[in-house]
Amino acid sequence: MSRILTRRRVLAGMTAGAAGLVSGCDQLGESPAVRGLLFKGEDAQRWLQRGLTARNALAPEYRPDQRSPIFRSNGTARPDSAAYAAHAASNFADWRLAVDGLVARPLSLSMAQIRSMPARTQITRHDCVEGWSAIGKWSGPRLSRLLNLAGLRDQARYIVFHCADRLGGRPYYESIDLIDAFHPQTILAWAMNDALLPIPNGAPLRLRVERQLGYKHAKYIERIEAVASLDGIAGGKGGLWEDIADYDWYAGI
Ligand SMILES: Nc1nc2c(c(=O)[nH]1)N[C@H]1C(S)=C(S)[C@@H](COP(=O)(O)O)O[C@H]1N2
Ligand SMILES: [Mo]
Repeated sequence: MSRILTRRRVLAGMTAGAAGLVSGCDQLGESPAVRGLLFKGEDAQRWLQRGLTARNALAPEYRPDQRSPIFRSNGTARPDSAAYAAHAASNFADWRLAVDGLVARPLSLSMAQIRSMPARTQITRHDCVEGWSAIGKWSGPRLSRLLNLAGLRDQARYIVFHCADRLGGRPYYESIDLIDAFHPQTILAWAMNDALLPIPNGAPLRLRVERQLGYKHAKYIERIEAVASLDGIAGGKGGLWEDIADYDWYAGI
């Protein structure tokens, strides 16, 4: 790469990354020429733009024939409560998704309402920290659609997902910031591989947040809460694994 880098060329590199052609950003960032260019004080704005563009890049999407024959379940495979058993027995006809916290219009949505919303479908690769990956096809409304329906208040900074299952007696929960919440591939999936989402994979509703590792993809979601800070929630680190096992809150891939 030439040592003279214009803003246009840096941006072009980022577009290549966004298209999924290797991580162009990281490679650019490692080049000494780019480091010099990006980390000089007077280039703060360019540095910021690079960071934001990287966060907004799309995760690679795959062809139908690249799907994994089996998409295994991990963590909870079926929430262990009488309430969940009753919901499963009625095919989640009475399941409600609450959207509340720092919103102008709290929502309580049925699965029928959620399934009738415009959906995004994407075939993506799930990466678990425990060392396995699988490619699956997911469909559901973008999280941004629900957040816009509810109307986030100005103070909202994080979106928290409260789940129906417990691990070691503690409710599973996760959280993401607004960049990931409004990312185009962040969806609430109610379908997997062209069928209703199976119970082992999070029925009736799970998060897909494709730029992050598997544990961020909350399953069995019953409540979405907009908050200004993660401090007051459970152990305060933004997720069950973050609280109990020191997993990173931001698990970008
Ligand atoms: N509610 C809930 N969500 C969860 C988990 C869980 O145990 N409970 N496990 C997480 C982990 S570690 C992974 S890898 C994925 C697994 O998704 P899968 O069961 O569809 O493979 O869900 C994540 N979301
Ligand atoms: Mo995982």
